[in-house]
Parts: sequence; structure tokens; C-alpha cells
Amino acid sequence: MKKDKLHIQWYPGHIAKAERKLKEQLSLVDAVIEVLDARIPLSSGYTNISGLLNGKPRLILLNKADLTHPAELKKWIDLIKEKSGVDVYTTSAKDSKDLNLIVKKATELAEPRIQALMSKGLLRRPARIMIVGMPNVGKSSIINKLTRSSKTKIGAKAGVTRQQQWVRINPQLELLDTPGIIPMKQENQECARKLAFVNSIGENAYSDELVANDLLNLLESKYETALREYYRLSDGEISIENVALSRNWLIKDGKPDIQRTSAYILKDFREGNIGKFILDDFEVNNESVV
Ligand SMILES: Nc1nc2c(ncn2[C@@H]2O[C@H](COP(=O)(O)OP(=O)(O)OP(=O)(O)O)[C@@H](O)[C@H]2O)c(=O)[nH]1
Ligand SMILES: [Mg+2]
Repeated sequence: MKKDKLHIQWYPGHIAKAERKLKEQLSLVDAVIEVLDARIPLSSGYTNISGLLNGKPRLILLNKADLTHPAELKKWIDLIKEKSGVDVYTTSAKDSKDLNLIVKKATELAEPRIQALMSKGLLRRPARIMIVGMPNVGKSSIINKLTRSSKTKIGAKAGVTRQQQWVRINPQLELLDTPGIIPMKQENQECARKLAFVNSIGENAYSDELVANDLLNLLESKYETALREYYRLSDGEISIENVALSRNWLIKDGKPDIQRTSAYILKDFREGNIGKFILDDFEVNNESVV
């Protein structure tokens, strides 16, 4: 398998602006909902999130839970709850589960600040909560689900939401949708690669071939059986070339079509076709969850 070095760095202009805006709005909101991608519960989080949020009350949603196994995810929920000390819920665009509990919990998070404002003589106002998270984790989709509408724009790539947008959920709750923000420096390349796998990093920051190659390596180490079954690779090396040959994705002279196969591998993974996976390592990483 190819061993070319994959290095990911991505920080387009709109993110710098989004980050500034987020900091500006932080003082105006009562609490924050942090959305993580359930397939990478650790790598889709921010280091030092409590510091970044200036101590604002927070709850965590592990979204895209439909792309993971519930039993595996349960271990992560318990771990994150324990380490962060905040409420953690799972969500999924595919699941029509009632989101009333999340609305209720979010509204409750804001209550102490609203009470404090009222004690200063101000009138009661709706809870104001900001939704934050890496690009493409499903922030806008969650808002649309809560409002049973298409008030916010969504899309299967990083950087769909470009501006903050307030959305009224009910008379007691307003949510602020924000553009996904990725840290300026991708010091942890393992996290960066996983963010690329789930399409949280702009596609022009990397070559599909290098990322697909890396993804195959990781899936082989954690979920080899599912990977071999899906691509009908009963034995032999797991590689982009062999996937191409197995699928008959060829260019002229019967050579494997590496470009097309790489794009398909990423698509198959992102859509959950290969299987339901969690790519972070529970045993190795459980010290670093904050
Ligand atoms: N399978 C699955 N797909 C989801 C889920 N939630 C969102 N998606 C898909 O993920 C993609 C990204 O969703 P968005 O809601 O646009 O993500 P976002 O976090 O707002 O992204 P930015 O605005 O770019 O920061 C879309 O294609 C959604 O249809 C989910 O729970 N499960
Ligand atoms: Mg969005």
C-alpha cells in the first residue's frame, strides 16, 4: 500500500470570520450546544472547549448516531459524560425520535442566566442558545429537525453554513446556527485525517487518494471483516488498486481507476455503506476527552 505522507491544513477565510463572530455572540447567549460526529467522538471535539466557551453551560449531542453501533456508542456516551460533567445525548437525522427532551434540557440550561437577568429587573425572554461544532457534523440538520422545516441550509460537504442565523424553536427557545469551525492549526494530524474521512475538512485540502488510502488502513486495523466483505476482498492486500479491480473500476488497458475508486471509497464510508464504525480509539484516547 502507498505510504505517501498525508498532511492536512485547511483554514479558509470564512472560518476566521466565523470564529470572530462566534466569540462576539458568546456573551449574548445563555448556553451552548456542542455537536460532535458520533463516528469520531473525540476527534470532532475542540481541545479546551470549556476555556473556549468561557464557562458557558453546555450540552453535547453526538450526531450521526445512525452511522455507528449503539453498543459501541454507549461506551463513548458514558465516557464523555464522566469526563466533561455535562449531559450527552445522541441524535440522528435518520431517527424520528422525539427531540422534546433536548429542547427541554437546552431550555433548562439557560434558566439560571435568565433568572439572573430577571433579578436585575429585566423581563423574561426566550432562552438563547448557540450551536457549535466542526463543519459538516449536522448542526443545521438538527435545527431543521427541531423546527420540522428547512429554515437552515444543509449539505454533504464542509462549510455549507456561511453566516450565523437565529431560528426560533418555540416561544421559550431560540437557537443560533453557526458555521462549522475547524481549529486554525491541525497539530494533531491523526484528528485531521479523521475529520477528512467524515468530510469535515474542505475537499480541496487533500487528495482523495491519500485520504482513501489512510481510511483503508484504519478500517483494516479496526473493522477488517466488514471492509473485506463490502469490497469482496476475500484475501490479499487491502488497497485502492485491489478495490478497483474487485469493483471493475478500470481505465484503459484494464488498469485500476485510482481516482474514481478513491472517491467511491470515501463516499461509501461517509454514507455508511461499508458498515457502522467509530474511528476513535476508546482505550488509547480516553484520557484526553475533556
Ligand atoms: N447519516 C446522517 N447524515 C446526517 C445526519 N445529520 C446530518 N447529516 C448529513 O450531514 C451533512 C451535513 O449536514 P449539515 O446540517 O449541513 O452540517 P453542518 O454541521 O451544519 O455543516 P456546516 O454548516 O458546514 O458547518 C448533510 O448531508 C446532512 O444530510 C445524521 O444524523 N445522520
Ligand atoms: Mg450548517
